[in-house]
Amino acid sequence: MSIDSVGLAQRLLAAEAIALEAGQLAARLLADRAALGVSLKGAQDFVSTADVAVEQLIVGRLAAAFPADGMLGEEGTDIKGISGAIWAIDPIDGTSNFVAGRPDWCVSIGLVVAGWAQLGAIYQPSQQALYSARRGHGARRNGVPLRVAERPLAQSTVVLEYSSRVRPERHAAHVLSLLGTGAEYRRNGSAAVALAQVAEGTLDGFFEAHLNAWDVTAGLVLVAEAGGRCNDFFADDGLRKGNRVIAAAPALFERLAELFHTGAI
Ligand code: LIP
Repeated sequence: MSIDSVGLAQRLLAAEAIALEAGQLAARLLADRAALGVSLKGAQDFVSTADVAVEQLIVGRLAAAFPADGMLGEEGTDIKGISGAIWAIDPIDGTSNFVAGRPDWCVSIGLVVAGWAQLGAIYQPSQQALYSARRGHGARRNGVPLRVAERPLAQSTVVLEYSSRVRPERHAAHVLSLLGTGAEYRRNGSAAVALAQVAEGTLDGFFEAHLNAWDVTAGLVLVAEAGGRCNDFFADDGLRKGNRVIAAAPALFERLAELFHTGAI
């Protein structure tokens, strides 16, 4: 099966509505933070009862609307599907921020078709910001078109995300390499929020040595549709194995690709 333009348009509208509803559920659950069940999947890798409940809501809504689609979710959803479309779902990206009460977290829902990120929606409740994009149709925040910034590297701020999936010395080396160019770096604990900020031009670039498809599928479409460039995350089975992520405005992307192009993670 293939998904035609009407089918993609319908899926974008659904992703926006479901991301909004899921973000509102997460925010309600966060309001009673003491009642949240929180556990660790690994070093600094938190999961809460809200992550699970939000993923169940998203999966239920998508299955009802698009029963032939596949789904891959951070909290265990793995549905093959027969349509050729696969949803990459992060119910709460930035869970360590969420469980601590910090604002940098969001719901991220992306769609992959034929090995490409086709569309996605990211909702960040603390900013009441609904980001969405579809390949060939632009990127928006609350309906307003987005454009990446065009600052030179020495005046830029680049997010360098990190997780225990990567050796700390590799991350430290990346920080040193970037600082050597005159650029500044940030780390906010949510790849999806950071990629949305690259798309809107409030950040200049993004790098992480390993991320999963659910973290980044929506953000990759946002950056590409806002005039930025991203590496081919889905090469080498990135959908199931994850991959590194470089995303930035075109000129900056080339410089970051030179800085971060090689090496085991
Ligand atoms: C997070 C990513 C972040 C990464 C964290 C974590 P989660 O996703 O968005 O970029 O550095 O280790 O993987 O687990 O909060 O959904």
